[in-house]
Parts: sequence; structure tokens; C-alpha cells
Amino acid sequence: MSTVRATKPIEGQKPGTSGLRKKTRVFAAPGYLENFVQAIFDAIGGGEGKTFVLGGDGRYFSDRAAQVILKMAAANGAARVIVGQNAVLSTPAASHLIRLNKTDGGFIMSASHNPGGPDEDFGLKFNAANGGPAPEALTDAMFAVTKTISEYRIVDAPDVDIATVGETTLGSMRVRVVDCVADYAALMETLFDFKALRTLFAGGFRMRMDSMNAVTGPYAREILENRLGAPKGTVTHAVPLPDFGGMHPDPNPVWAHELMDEMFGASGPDFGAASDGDGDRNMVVGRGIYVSPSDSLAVLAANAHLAPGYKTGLKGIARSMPTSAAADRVAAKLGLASYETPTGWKFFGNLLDAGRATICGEESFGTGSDHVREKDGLWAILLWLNILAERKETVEEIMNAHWRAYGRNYYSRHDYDALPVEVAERVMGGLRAALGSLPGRKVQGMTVAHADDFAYNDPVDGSVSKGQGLRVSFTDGSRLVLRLSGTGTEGATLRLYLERCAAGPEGLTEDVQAALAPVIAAAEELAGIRAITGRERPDVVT
Ligand code: VG1
Ligand code: CO
Repeated sequence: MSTVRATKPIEGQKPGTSGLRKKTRVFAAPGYLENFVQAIFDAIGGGEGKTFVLGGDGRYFSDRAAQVILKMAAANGAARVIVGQNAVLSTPAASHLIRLNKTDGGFIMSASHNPGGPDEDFGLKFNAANGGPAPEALTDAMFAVTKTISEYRIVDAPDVDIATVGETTLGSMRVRVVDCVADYAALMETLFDFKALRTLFAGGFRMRMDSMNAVTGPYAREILENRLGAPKGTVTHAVPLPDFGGMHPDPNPVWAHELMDEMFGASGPDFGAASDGDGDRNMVVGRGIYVSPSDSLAVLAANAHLAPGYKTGLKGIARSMPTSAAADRVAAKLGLASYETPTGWKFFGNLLDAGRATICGEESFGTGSDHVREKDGLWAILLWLNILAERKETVEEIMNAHWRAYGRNYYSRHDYDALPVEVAERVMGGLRAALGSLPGRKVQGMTVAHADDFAYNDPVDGSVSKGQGLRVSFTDGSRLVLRLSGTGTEGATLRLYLERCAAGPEGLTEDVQAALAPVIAAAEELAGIRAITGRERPDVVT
């Protein structure tokens, strides 16, 4: 019943920062998904006798895609696939299942924070046996196959029942449908002091968790409301919807504005959090205070020892290059190794596998640890809760104490969305050409200390990744970074990352954009974003 179907290469099936993302219509076109899935099987050396995990954020088209992937796994000789019920698994839960069951990898159907629906985005990423996103060598191999592919294999069989937990078969391949939350929740119980957290909620602590109609709803309800006793209704937008109910499941102050309004309102809860489409990102907010992801990483690293899973301390801290240096300050003070990697979680994998880093983070609302090989939204939220329970202070008190002890890195990211690719390239090209002449130059009263196109030398496997973003740092510790997004599906997205340091919490104004004004002006002077794009202001400021 297994058939080989002839096909032709499809252009542009190049996996980006986090898998392949395209408009749903593109993915659903005849042969498109099939070509990419076959390219994955070919790139990993075939599926014969292998086991895989399959799940996703439940977005539109996932149900169809899951059946195609199962039938192609069977035709490629896979022995077994572990599927989240109804093909739902958060990205960190999928990473955990790969590791727990020692599978050969997993397919995650998600375009993360990109909106879902027939006219929005779909995505597919393959995670390797360590549970982490395919490393660059593997995504390069997939891309190479997509350019020469001539056939794919699929079985002709009725759809598999993935709505019922239990074992079934597809030809000679076994399919195990699992509850999507159970194993993940059990892992969280090993890392955090659930008893202390139950006491916290029993004592009247109030929290709002906005799951943004995306995948964390069932996870957050089970963990926060059922296991930790948070009042029913603590989790909002808790039912994952194929189109996320029209929400943009990107947990930042712009898209999670309902949560922000509540946290900054008259009698807001003690703690607020949100997560993204596939559950790997998080935003945390205190009553009346927003915590930037770069600061959150630093606070989590400085306080992780308060949670049982990290009580013996950290091995090292890793952050992506555009993430602020706040985490470096913590590493320096604690005498820990610190690492600076390119954007994208795949670059943390080697450091985590080698035991060089315990906690990692990105400025884009991603934090995680060596418990899985993905960033993990609920993990970060639970670690914050554990720290709040132990320190018995408010988020604001913790942030102020942190800035007093370590200094403060003001930080913001400005995104220019859906630019014509050639316009975005012109901005990048201009700054890139000027890099060599910048050191020593005075810009907006600051002196350039260093300017380069970031290249990463992986200290574990020696691989080199070039062209990872243009960075300009100044002698006073300020910095600007410019790079193009690898996750967009329309035109090019230009990201400008801005950073400025102060010695303590009272160092600069509370208005972050005002505090960053000289760096913003320096970016315009050096890169001419407004002048070249004709855009008056960024589309999204976080
Ligand atoms: C963005 C973020 C990056 C993150 C990636 C995947 O990539 O900047 O930090 O790792 O999304 O996140 P880019 O190339 O658009 O800047 V998610 O939640 O998709 O898995
Ligand atoms: Co995500």
C-alpha cells in the first residue's frame, strides 16, 4: 500500500530561524508539505526503523498535515510515532517527549507566534534526537534535498484516529496517541516546589495567565489551576483555537495588551504572564511593572537556585547575541561561564548537551534550561512563581533589588515588518559596508568601540555561523544591533535592537524609549532606516 509519487523541486523551501514557515495556502498546495517532509526524511538518512514524536500548536491545517506526516513516516519505514492527542503538543512538551522516549526526533507543526488560519501562516520544524531544533548542518541538508527531490513516499490508507489516547497501527508502523499534558506536567513537578506554590496560591496570591487561544491553555489549566490550586479562571483564552480566535499569539506588551491593561489597572493581580502560539515563549509582568525578556533571563539566572531543580547552581548562562548584557552581569558576579550565540534556539543545543550552560534566553521572550532543548514558556513562568514564593517580595521589589545589585540594561527592539526585500537589504548593506570605518568614530556623543557582522564559533563542535547580525557597540556599554528576521512569511522584517546601561535602578528615566534616545538616534545616523524605508516609525516596539 506504500506508493512512490513523482514530484519536482519547489523553490524556497529553506528552513529559517525555526523551521519552514509559509502562508497556509502555500503549505496546503499539492505536494508542498509532502516535498518538505520527504526532504526531512532524506536529510536524516531515511526513516527505516526509527521512532518520532508528532504534535503542534493546533493551528489551522495541522489536522490534515498530521495525517500526511504519519502516512509518510509509515511509507519511509518508521517503526513508531508518538502523537499528542489531536496532534497537539506544545514545542517544549514535544522536546520533552523526544528525550523521554529516546526517539530519533520529532515533527512540530507550528508557525509559533505567527497568526494562524487559512489566510495566515503554517510551519513545520524538525527536532533532532536531543530534543532541540535541527542544527544548521541538518537544515542545510534538508534544503539541499528540496532542490533535487524527484519523488516522495506515502501510504494509501484511511486516516489514523488521533483523537483517542491509545495504541493503533498504520501498516506496520505503531502509532501511540498520548495525553499532551501529563508527561510535561510531571517534569515540571520535578523542577519546582509545587508545595510552596500551592501555599502561595492558598494564601491569596492572584495571577493572570493569558494563553492567547494558543497551545498552553490545557497545560496552564492543568498545572496552575488543577495542581497548584490557583482559582478557576486564572488562565484566560485557555482553549486553543485553529485561528487563535484572531489573536496574534505573540506574548509582548503590544499583542498581549489585555493582560497589560489588567496588570497596570487599579487592582491588578500580583503576577501576570502570557505565552505564544506553540508555548515556547513567555512574557512576565508584575503589578504595574513590565519585565523585559533580557531582564527576566538575568533575574531567573540570579535566582534559579531557589527552585529545587537548580539548587546546586548553574553551569553557565547563554544568551542570543541581540539579547541585552544583563545576563552577562549575573554570570560575571556568580563566576559562571557566559555564552553569546546567534538568534535561534538551535544554537543553545550544543552548550546544553555538553553541560556548559544550564539557563539560556533570547530577547524575543524566550527562556529555557537544560530540562528540554527548546525555550519553554510555562517553565519560565513557574520558575518566576517559585522565586516569588521563596523571596516573598513583589515583582517590582525583585526588579529594583536586581538592578541595585547588578546595574540596569535599558533595552528595546524596533521591528519594521513586511518591507520589500530589496529595501531591507539596502539598509543592511549600507551599515555592513560602513562597519570597518566605525571604531573610534563619535556618534550622538558616544564613541564606537567595536563594529562587526556577528560570526559564531561553536565552542563544542567548532562549526562557524557567519552573517548573524550587524552590531555596533559603544565605549559606554551602549549597543545597537541590526538583523533580518528568519521567521517572517511576507517580505522582509528588519529588527533593530537597542541597549543602554545604567549603574542602578534610578540611573535613567522610567521611559525606556527616552532612555534609549541617543542609541535610537545613532542607529538612524548610521543605518538610515527611516530615510531608506520611508517608514516614519517601527511597526512593533517591544
Ligand atoms: C524570532 C526571534 C528569535 C526566535 C525565533 C523563533 O526569530 O527573534 O529569537 O528564536 O523567532 O521563535 P527572527 O529570525 O524572526 O528574529 V518561536 O517562538 O518561533 O519558536
Ligand atoms: Co514559539
